[in-house]
Amino acid sequence: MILPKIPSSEITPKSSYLNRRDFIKSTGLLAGSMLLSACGISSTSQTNPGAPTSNPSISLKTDELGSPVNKLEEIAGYNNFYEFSTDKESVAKLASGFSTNPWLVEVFGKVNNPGTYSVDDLEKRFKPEERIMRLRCVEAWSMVIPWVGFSLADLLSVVEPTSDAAYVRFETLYDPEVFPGQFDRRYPWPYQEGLRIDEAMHPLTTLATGLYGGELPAQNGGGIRLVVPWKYGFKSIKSITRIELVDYQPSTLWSSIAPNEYGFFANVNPEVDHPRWSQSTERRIGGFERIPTLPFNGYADQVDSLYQGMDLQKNY
Ligand SMILES: Nc1nc2c(c(=O)[nH]1)N[C@H]1C(S)=C(S)[C@@H](COP(=O)(O)O)O[C@H]1N2
Ligand SMILES: [Mo]
Repeated sequence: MILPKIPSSEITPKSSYLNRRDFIKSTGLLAGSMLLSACGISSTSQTNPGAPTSNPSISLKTDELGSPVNKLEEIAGYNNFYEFSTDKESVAKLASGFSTNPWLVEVFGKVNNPGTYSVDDLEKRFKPEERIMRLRCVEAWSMVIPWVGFSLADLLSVVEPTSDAAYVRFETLYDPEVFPGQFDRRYPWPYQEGLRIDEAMHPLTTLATGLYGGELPAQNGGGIRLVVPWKYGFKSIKSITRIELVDYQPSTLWSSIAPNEYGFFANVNPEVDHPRWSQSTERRIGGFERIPTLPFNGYADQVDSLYQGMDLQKNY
């Protein structure tokens, strides 16, 4: 398995305290739980940012609810990436020859300034920061991941969606030579996902270019992937090459295969079970006991206003 290099220069200035607080400040998201965390009440990772001895390795950090981040080996060793394999523990090995640098993303459609960007260019413009967020798979397991990324909204504001851009459509690279899974005709490749424009503009909606202070491993969706932490993991599409602003609700891979199991919105919701299993609890990778699943994966304070007036039992 290829693990990202973690230069100490990356770790030292990126104490979780400062970055989390910057993230909260920059997004204006001072929800109760985040406030607690920013005040240093809830977790082991809240070290004194000024003290030279307080540079804990990233593995000692926690999310704003106090849950420790998963180990790098877990995050980069247990992956859903069907383009490589449906066996989570084989993905890393199969992805080890997949070259993700340089990586280009085309942004087009209903925008004033379409363009093609390299990930290097995006990193220079948008200054990715550490964002520790939970990832909750629809299969009822979860992890806490220290992503490195920036808000999709930053990129969208540069390309300027036009007034008829109602949704954003994302597409993964299509190349069966590098993605052997794309020879499997049971799936409508390339993997596609979509967000409503207001979801896409939400500051928590992240384009990740790294994790654990290093590059984004191929198996986690390098060169660049989406992270929408309040939705089931399948919305967080990997290895994106095309972002299109459209005026219709785009088709998505999982909802086109099994619309009764996977909806377009796919907000984490402990009250709406998957037809084949309960969604009320989850297993945190690395642990054994089941923990309760939180509405919107614990981000309700930040995002539930996006869904006011919507029946979330029907719009699953
Ligand atoms: N292109 C692509 N993106 C994808 C997937 C995939 O198979 N192909 N799997 C999704 C699912 S089901 C999950 S849970 C997350 C897993 O991300 P991780 O391996 O980085 O934890 O990626 C999502 N993005
Ligand atoms: Mo998933």
